[in-house]
Amino acid sequence: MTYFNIDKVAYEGPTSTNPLSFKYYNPDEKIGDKTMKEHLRFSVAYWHTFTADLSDPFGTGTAQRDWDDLDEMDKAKARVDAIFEFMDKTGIEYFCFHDVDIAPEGRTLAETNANLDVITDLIKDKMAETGKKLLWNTANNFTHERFVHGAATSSHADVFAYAAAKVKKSLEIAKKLNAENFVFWGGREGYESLLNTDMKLELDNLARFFKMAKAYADEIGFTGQFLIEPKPKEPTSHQYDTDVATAHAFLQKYDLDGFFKFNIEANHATLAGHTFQHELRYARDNGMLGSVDANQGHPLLGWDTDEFPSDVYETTLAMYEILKNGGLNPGGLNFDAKPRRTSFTQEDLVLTHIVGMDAFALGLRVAHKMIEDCFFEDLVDKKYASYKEGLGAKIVNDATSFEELEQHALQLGDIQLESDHLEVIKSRINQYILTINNEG
Ligand code: XUL
Ligand code: CO
Repeated sequence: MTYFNIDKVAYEGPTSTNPLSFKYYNPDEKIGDKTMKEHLRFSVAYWHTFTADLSDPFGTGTAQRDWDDLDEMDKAKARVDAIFEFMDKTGIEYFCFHDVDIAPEGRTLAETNANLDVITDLIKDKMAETGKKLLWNTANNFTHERFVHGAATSSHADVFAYAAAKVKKSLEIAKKLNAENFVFWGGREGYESLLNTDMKLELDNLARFFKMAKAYADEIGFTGQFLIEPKPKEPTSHQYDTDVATAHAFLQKYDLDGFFKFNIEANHATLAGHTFQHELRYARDNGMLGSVDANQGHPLLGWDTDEFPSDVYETTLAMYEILKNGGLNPGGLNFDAKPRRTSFTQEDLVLTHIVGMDAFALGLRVAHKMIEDCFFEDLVDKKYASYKEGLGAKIVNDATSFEELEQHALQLGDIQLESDHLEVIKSRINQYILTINNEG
């Protein structure tokens, strides 16, 4: 059975108007010392692309999928075939999933685990056949009603245990399928109201949960990178992993920062009131940038719309941070993104991924050129030049004191400051974006 009645998507270059071709993503072309494929490490998200029906809080699903009418287990099997065909045709090398995306939940945990065993056997065979790889998997500890008060931060110890059992199974799957990372998104790890919440106990328990997860990973020999995916709100009004800085402080407090990095999602950054670049930069500066959930929010909607990334300005600045990070490996760019509810055909799954891949490929081309030209580096060097010598150098070398600084300040006349010319910087970025293909 064929699910996507198309040829493999080919690179046709920036003048092509064929929606089923790449305009900027040329997988084997070298950008600097790596191919585009090696830089970008694209991944398809099982939940949006193969499980979701495109429903929203006000309307039912609109997605038209070949597997819609099958019973649950056959549906799960069809999706395995479909995702591997999809990866073959789009040239995407990686995929990601939650436990509940790949196999139906049974009436008991044991039944759920048995379903997972059947489907992960199929996935393992397909991986061996095709060479496709698992970027990360995770446990969905937020959808089922048992997680209404949280999972690792639930007010009920039985729920804590159930969540632990699901992560345990998911770590075993990660090991079985050689996942390169393992993600924790705290979907219900937060609160609706502090009025009846023991925040300290919940956070202590969350740390205990992570420590036990790490201990179990070590016990079974799973060596993939652990990642936390911050998000400030939605579904709860306050989520504990609000943003990178907050989650980093949590990890440091509980001595967990040595074995975690961050999976940064663009739309979560904007929900937190940050730019995507801010979150990437904060993580990079702290040696914590692990992986990316590539999407974008809608500027007029205040929720997690998970749109496919198309904004080249954003992808350029993101790729700048990623290149300066030395890449994301073993992380990647996972399309945690879904077609709009109005883009409901199966072909839209391919079309939307092409859009996202091209947006990041173009961002990579521009960011690489800017780094070659030391564009941002020169701006920043010039702006902070006063810390390179004299008293400034003493400040950054921790070699001065308030007494000496006061002496210096007392002798100062008018301080000469320089304009940032920020608008000119933005105009230069436009030039980079608009001329990149002329420059090759
Ligand atoms: C939710 C979200 C999740 C995580 C994995 O906003 O981003 O899909 O990526 O649980
Ligand atoms: Co995500």
